[in-house]
Amino acid sequence: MQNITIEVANFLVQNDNFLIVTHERPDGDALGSSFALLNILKENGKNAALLLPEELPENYLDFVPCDYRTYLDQYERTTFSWCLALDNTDLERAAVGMRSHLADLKLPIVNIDHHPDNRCFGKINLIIPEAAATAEIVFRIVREIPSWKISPKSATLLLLGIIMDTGGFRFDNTSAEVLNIAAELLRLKADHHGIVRNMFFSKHLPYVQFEAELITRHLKVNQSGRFGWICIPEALIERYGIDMKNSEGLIEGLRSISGMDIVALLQRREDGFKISLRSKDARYSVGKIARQLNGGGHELAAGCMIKTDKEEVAENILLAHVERILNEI
Ligand SMILES: [Mn+2]
Repeated sequence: MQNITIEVANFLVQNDNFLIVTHERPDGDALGSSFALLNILKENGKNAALLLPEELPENYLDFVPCDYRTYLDQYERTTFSWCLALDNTDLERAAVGMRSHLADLKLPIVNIDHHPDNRCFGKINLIIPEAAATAEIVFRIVREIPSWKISPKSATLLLLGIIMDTGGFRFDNTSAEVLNIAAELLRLKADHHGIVRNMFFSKHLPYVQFEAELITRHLKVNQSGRFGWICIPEALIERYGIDMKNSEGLIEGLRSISGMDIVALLQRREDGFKISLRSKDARYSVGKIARQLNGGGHELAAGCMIKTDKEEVAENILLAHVERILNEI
């Protein structure tokens, strides 16, 4: 694995004109690792650009250079020689700007990710499942290039990815290695305080009221309290004026409830229900449930789609899978 990291480091030194992409509904690690790599490449003399699937969630605006596009057409395609895909499990989840597909780029792909179920769709694949975050892998690559600098801004973006994917160092992917890297990023002047303030201490009151109402009125419980889920009503989203792209971490409120081994959020989409899943115990793998339902992710944090327009049908399918996992041992 180490050798591929060095190979990718050499590759970045020897090549140029990179287009960075990540997954749909980008989270803290997707954004942190993508903007960090964009910044690092530019600050070390490379030509690079970032294509995002959508506008940024609000609490990220303080951190990221608003230097990105959401439409492929906004870039001159011929200026790019390589696509760097970050934190992205498969070609289908890659969100290459609105209205575009990764295959449309017709560029060779360097696939850099930490999801264990990564489909290795790149010409070069650097997949490190032990890494807590893709931001950690980006750091591991760049530290192999002694002449490259990591500015405080880039260090902040890398730390942002690591903090968000480890849940502030609470999740079981918090390794000695990632703590060492976080310490290294602080030495490089990463703005830890700014990250914590913006990511954890900045919820608007209507959002907190929305969360409270969800838990009070819409939480459903099964399996003697071991499985809890919420199907988020559209009307509630509208009433509180919530932009769901600002709702990262919503599910953590459920996971924090004592005795709940598996929790889920269901949200209606055009073609079915989007399911987010969390477990707090490695014995109950929500990654396994997600994969059985054609989704994916990590063992304790995963997601999938259930294609039906009936809430009850989606709930029953999910419940059957959860029941099996909870009673397997
Ligand atoms: Mn990640």
